[in-house]
Amino acid sequence: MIKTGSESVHFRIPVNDERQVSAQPGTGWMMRWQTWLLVLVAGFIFSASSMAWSAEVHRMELTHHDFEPWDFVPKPGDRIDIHNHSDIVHAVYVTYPDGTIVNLTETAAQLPNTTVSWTVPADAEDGDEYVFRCWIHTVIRADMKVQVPASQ
Ligand SMILES: [Cu+2]
Repeated sequence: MIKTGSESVHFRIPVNDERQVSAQPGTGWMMRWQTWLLVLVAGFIFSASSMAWSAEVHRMELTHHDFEPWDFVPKPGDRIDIHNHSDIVHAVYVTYPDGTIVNLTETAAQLPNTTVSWTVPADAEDGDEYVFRCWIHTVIRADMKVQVPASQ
């Protein structure tokens, strides 16, 4: 009985070892395949996403009849805060390259010393121009060119 038991144990070990040996190349291939898939998917998401770089917050100052010059470079995903520096009401809207108009004030207007925000669309392309204007004061206009960072 003891002999039989040890025999069966002896018999099992080689089978398991054999299985592992024969399964290893397949598993290795699977792991490589999954690794490559992961790399491809991650790479695709990374390169497709405009947010691969960190989004920033910029500030623009709106006076009585103009936007003050800005020195930041707007990138896709960046938020731009527009502060009404004047003592009059404004109603800023942005015209997109495709003609879409987006109002930055959900209610009637932007009161003095208040801030409204606009986020550069994540799918904005390099050189896309967005035009900031005021419904009330048509002289106000700022053309903003988006730059997509070369390196991600
Ligand atoms: Cu205005």
